[in-house]
Order: sequence, then C-alpha cells, then structure tokens
Amino acid sequence: MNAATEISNVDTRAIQAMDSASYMHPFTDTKELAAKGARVIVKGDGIYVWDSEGKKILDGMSGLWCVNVGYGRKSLAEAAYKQMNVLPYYNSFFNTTNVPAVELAKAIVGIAPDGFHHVFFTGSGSEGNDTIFRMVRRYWDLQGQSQKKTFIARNNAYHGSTVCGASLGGMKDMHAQGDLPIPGIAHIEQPYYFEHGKGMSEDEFGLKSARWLEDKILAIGADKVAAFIGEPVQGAGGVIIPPRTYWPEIQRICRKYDVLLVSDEVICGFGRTGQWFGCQTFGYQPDLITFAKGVTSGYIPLGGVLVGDRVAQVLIEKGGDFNHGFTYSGHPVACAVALENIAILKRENLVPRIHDDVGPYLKAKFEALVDHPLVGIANAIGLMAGLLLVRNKATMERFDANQPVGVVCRGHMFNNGVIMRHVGDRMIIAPPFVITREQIDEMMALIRRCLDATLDDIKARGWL
Ligand code: PXG
Repeated sequence: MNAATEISNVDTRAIQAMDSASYMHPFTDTKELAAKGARVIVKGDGIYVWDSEGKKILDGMSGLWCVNVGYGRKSLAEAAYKQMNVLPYYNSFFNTTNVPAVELAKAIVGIAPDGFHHVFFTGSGSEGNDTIFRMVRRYWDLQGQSQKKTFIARNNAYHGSTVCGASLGGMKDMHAQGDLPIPGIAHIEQPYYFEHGKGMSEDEFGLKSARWLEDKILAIGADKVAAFIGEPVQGAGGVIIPPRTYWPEIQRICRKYDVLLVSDEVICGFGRTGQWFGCQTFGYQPDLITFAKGVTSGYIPLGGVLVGDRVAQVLIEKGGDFNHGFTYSGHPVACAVALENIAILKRENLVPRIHDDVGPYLKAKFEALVDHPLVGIANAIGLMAGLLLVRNKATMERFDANQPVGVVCRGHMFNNGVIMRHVGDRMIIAPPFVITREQIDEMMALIRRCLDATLDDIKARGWL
C-alpha cells in the first residue's frame, strides 16, 4: 500500500486531541506536550518513518535503539501471525514449555560468547536487570556469602525504569523521583574521557576510570560487593564510548575481588557494535548479559538474561525453585518473532556488515563532523555515534545550562527530516543496520545542514 493513502486517512488534530486527553507518555511533560501536540508517526519502511502530515523522516535512532533490521519486514509479521494461529500464549511456569521459546534459547546460546548456555526470558530490558539483581543475590546466598549484596553501577548509566532498573541506572533526574536508588546500590563515575580525562591519554584514562571501581570495592569491602553492572557503550547517557583499556581492567578488578560482572547489552546486544555482543567488541567476558530491543528489532516486546555457566550451574545444581518470573517470560509469539529476526540478521550478514563496511564508513563520515564550528568531539563505534556541541572549539567551552542547544539542534533535525536525538549537549544516532552507504551520505548531509541551521539559530538568539 502506498504511504500517502494510509497517511491521508489519519486526522492529525483528532489524534493529538485524544492523545493529550488520555495518553500519558513516558519521560514526558504531559502538559507541555498537550499544548503543542504530539507528532503522529503512522508508517515505517526501511530506515524511514512517515508522520501523519505525510512527512518522510530518516530514522537515525532505529525507533529507540531497536528497529535494527528496519521497518516493514513482512517475514516478522508473518512469524507473529503464524504463531498466534497455532499457540498465541502459554506460560513456562508449571513444568510446561513452548517450542519457539526453546528454539530461541538455543539460537541465542548459539550466538552468545563462550561460557553462556542458559537464557531467562523477560518482557523488557528493565525486567532483565531486575532479574539479574535477584539472580545475583540468590547466587551469593547459595554460595554461603549472603553478605555479598551490593551492586556497583555508574553515574549517567541507563538500566531501565523499574524501581530496580532506575536505581541501578545513574540518572539523577530519575533518582530524584520516588526516593531512589534503593539500598544496596553504589555508583562510580562514568568513563567519559572528555569530562574526566583532562591531561591524560585516553588509554591512561581508561585505566584510571576502571580503578574507580577498585576504590569503591575497597571502600565497601569486597566481601559485601555482589556485582558490577555497565553498558559496553552508554547509550541513553549520550553514546559514551569508553577507552579501549577500560573494560579489560574492569574485568581484572572484578576477578581479583570475586565480583560478578554484568554487561547490560540492551542496546549493544545483537550486533549494534559490529559483533553480536558489545563485550566481544571491547574484549571482556561477563558473567551475565542483559538483552532486549534488538532481539526482536523492536517488532514485539521481549527481553532477557544470558546466564553464564558460573551462575547457572549454582542456581541449577543447588538452587531449587528460583521464585521469579513474568507472565510473558518465554512468550511464544515474541520468541517466534525473535527467531525470524535472528534469521534475518544472519541471512543478510548484517552484523559483519557493520564491522567491515557500514560501521567504518559511518565512523569516517561522522567523526569528520568535528570540523564543524559547533562540534567539539565526535565519535562512533559500530552503528552508534555521538557528538558534543560546544560554544568554543579552541577552549572547549560549553553552552550555559540555560541555553539548551541540544534541544534547538534536535528541532532542526526533526524539521529537516532526520531523527537525531539529544542528550544534554550531545547529539546521538544509532541507525538501522540495513542503512546503506548512500543513505549514510544522505543522513550526514542532513546532519550537516541542521548543524548549520543550529549555528544560525543560536547566533540569532545571542547565545554565541
Ligand atoms: N538497559 C539499557 C542499556 C537500556 O538502554 C534498558 C536497560 C531498559 O529496557 P526497557 O526495555 O525496559 O526500556 C534500556 C532501555 C533513551 C532511552 O532515552 C533508552 C532506553 C529506554 C528508553 C529511553 O535513549 N533504553
């Protein structure tokens, strides 16, 4: 069907009115949104989405870091339809299982790093991290070390929006609502070279920032620390790519103090960094991996935990019942879609293609943005990239807190037909894996044009 025909059926104003009347959006000021009206997205195809006014937009964020195989994949829709007709739902609680869940567990183990042979399914990444929190504490209980309870995480990390996920995360604005974090969670500073690495080489800073973990373990007492959790590359925090020395040193420290290492791969997992998992790109072996998003390319909700052998063996051999699970753990329809999604990734070689082709191509083009007068730093890895907007490139002076340059820039991006997100003064992208070199050129041309427009705009506002 033609996009224009579908779009013309949508009454934008009516949808916006209903939206503001009844729909509370996540991470949104409902009153403010009601005043301006939400943009109504009605259709997607490949790397593009269309709004209800017929505007075509290049989706540089893959929805929310998830539509990795691109929009409009009939085989994913068919996998869901077929499974719904056969068995739309059954639980995995009471000595029962279902075929897609079993097959998916096997498929995920098949692409997982060495040392992973078990999968626990959830409905989302947040639930995956909640599962890990309980699983790790249960593991230490079973090891006779119940005092090993504390999780160490990082400032500006994102681990979800549930009570536990938001507590593990290091977002101050989230902690401020609902008295978080919950007890038993400590945070260290993030490995953001630009902010914290002045006067050091990147490699030196990688080691130094990893040793903040050692300092924290020693301050708490190694006998009380259960696990360290981190995203290979911080996504929602603004695509913060750690120095290459960081993760191997984190692993060394975790092993030295017998602290479990958790890799939250909700964004990086299933190929985003150019290998199946981000820990492979950064050269470390975690004990547990959280996944979601890319497992189904966002076509249907699904998340889970890859449980490494060390933890799985103890839980299985000594644990008895693990009193934890969700109605939708191992949902057959979600698992059927995930199976077809993984089949697409393999069939079309999408992960090696990021590693060898479109990833390096994007990196070259994106990092060249640093020649723009507003761009202080620009970095990319795989198909995720971020840049920092600065007032003065020579001194790297930042914009004032009351000059939301990222918001202004994002506005120009959206209005010019490209979705590039802002996180504070950082502008980020994570396009679908199916993006071609030509489409990267198209995206980069749009981004450059919008950076120019932002520069003119903020000059007019007197911010420069
Ligand atoms: N861990 C990581 C690393 C994530 O990026 C979650 C856990 C939670 O997953 P669920 O499926 O519960 O949302 C995420 C989710 C943003 C943004 O602003 C990022 C996420 C979610 C919402 C917004 O970039 N990532």
